[in-house]
Amino acid sequence: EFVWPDNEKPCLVAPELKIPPIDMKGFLSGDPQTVSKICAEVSEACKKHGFFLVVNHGVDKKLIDQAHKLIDTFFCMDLPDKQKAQRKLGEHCGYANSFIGRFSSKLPWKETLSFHYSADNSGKTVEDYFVNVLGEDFRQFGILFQEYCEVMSNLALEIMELLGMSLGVDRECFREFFKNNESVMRLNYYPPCQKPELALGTGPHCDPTSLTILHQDQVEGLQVQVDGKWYSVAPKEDAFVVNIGDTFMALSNGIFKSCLHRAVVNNQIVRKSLAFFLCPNREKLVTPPKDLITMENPQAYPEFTWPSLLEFTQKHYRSDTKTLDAFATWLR
Ligand code: AKG
Repeated sequence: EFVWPDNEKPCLVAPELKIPPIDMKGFLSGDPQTVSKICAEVSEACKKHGFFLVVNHGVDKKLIDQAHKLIDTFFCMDLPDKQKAQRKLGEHCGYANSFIGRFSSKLPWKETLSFHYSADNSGKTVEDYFVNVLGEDFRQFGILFQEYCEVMSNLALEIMELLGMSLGVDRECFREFFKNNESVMRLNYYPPCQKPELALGTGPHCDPTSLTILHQDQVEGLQVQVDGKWYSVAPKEDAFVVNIGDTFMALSNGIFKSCLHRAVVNNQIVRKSLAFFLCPNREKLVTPPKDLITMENPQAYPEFTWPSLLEFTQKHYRSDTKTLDAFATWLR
């Protein structure tokens, strides 16, 4: 019988994590006082746990609502229809479910559909993916999620300007780095679970990617571990939850943190979330801007490419915050 380690036991009720709501419109207004206040808030949150909210982000509510509706439509289909998109062994994209498939984390209770997005349209579009894998009837799904990913990629580039300024480096530096990003979109669907105290929707993990922009529906479930304790991130319809991933932690020379998080389930109601994972173009070398490397803070991680970190993470899943350190040791 599987026994949960004490620090991983699902706890359905957790104190709320106070994270700053960052006003993107205020940041983009360029008003020096507003910008400097926002950058100070982002810097404080990212040095501690790497989580903040973005509000006034300019993303059309209709687009978000439609995306949530399509999640329902897809996951309510019969299993054999969903399995047309079944994730193949060793691949990152496709349909997966914890009831008959395999996830790397412990006792997960969820279904997911993941697909690639490429900002410079060098690979297949999201529309191509849906039509090729699920058929012509899914073209509208593809068109909608292509638009959703484009909007997320643009928002991520704005957030990169914000992170650059919050770290005190050139505003354009990270935007430029990610402009031809090759990212991943994941639709998460957590059915009600009869014994939620024995399962987790998503097991504890740090995102190996660079930046995650998450929209959760109105059902609580996302939790973040700070100083060894789990806190919940309350859903807010008009906000995206943003968090730093391992790759950005390396790009910031360890100054901004990638933090352990998970999703708990409940026995009443379906929970859904839309996660956009910003990833560098596979050719880019992940290395911090020179200004962040100093005598007091020498380069924390050897340079690497995103595919090599992804491969390492998949071979060495860890339910703690040490994957990046282990990867750095392996590289050296
Ligand atoms: C993931 O998909 O990696 C997550 O962490 C999902 C979190 C959530 O559903 O709130």
